[in-house]
Amino acid sequence: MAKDKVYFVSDMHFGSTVFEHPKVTEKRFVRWLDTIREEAKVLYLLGDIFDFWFEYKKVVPRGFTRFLGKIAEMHDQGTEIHFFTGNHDIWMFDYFQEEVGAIVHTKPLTVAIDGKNFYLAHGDGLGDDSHSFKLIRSIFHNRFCQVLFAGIPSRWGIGFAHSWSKQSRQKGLASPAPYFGEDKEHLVLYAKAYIKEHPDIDYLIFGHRHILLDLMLNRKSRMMIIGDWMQYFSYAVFDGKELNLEQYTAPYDL
Ligand SMILES: [Mn+2]
Repeated sequence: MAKDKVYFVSDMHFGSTVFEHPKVTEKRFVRWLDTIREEAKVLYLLGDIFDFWFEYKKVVPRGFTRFLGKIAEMHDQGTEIHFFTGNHDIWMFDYFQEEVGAIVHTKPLTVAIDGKNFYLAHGDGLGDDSHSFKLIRSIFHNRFCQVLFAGIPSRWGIGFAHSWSKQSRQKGLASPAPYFGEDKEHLVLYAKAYIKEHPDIDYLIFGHRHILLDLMLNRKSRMMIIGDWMQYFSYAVFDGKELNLEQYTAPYDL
């Protein structure tokens, strides 16, 4: 089989305490990776892959063994793997580059694929101007704060992180707000403004919102919000001609 498809997926939130059976969630995702592996030229993981991730110099969070093994295998068999940091897994440094051979992005990416121009981003902070959000974001992205955090023993640091993550989720992640509509949804407003400045973009693809959206913005530009792996098990796939938003139905024997 030719490796000629490009996949986009986000918001698995591996390790989240929301999951009753975390290993099943991870196995379902790995099963999906097995179905795309031979055809996947590139895999873009668009953020919130982990519910929480922090790398110490010599230590990374335990767990995620099957997922990490599978993407390392895909990389070794010729699939290009991209990790975007989300708002839950901001703290990726060099582990994924070193161990998986992945390319890590901490900012939105514009990339040409088979003659089409893609704008890819997790989506947090885009079009959302609220001050509290910006403040938290700037603290988490601050290198000095990251160094401070790294100095906290991991049993406290990781514990803090999980309670932060749980608390932020209780504000909406378990049941994300429904689509606000074209005139109110932050990412739609952002995308509309963005294509005014960059009219050559064909596709804008985002995660973050945990909703499914496939929207034509004008005759050329189209945006997608690609759902999640908490309730939709969804992804986008580009075969060089068409971009489609799809959902994976896992076999019953998981
Ligand atoms: Mn998310």
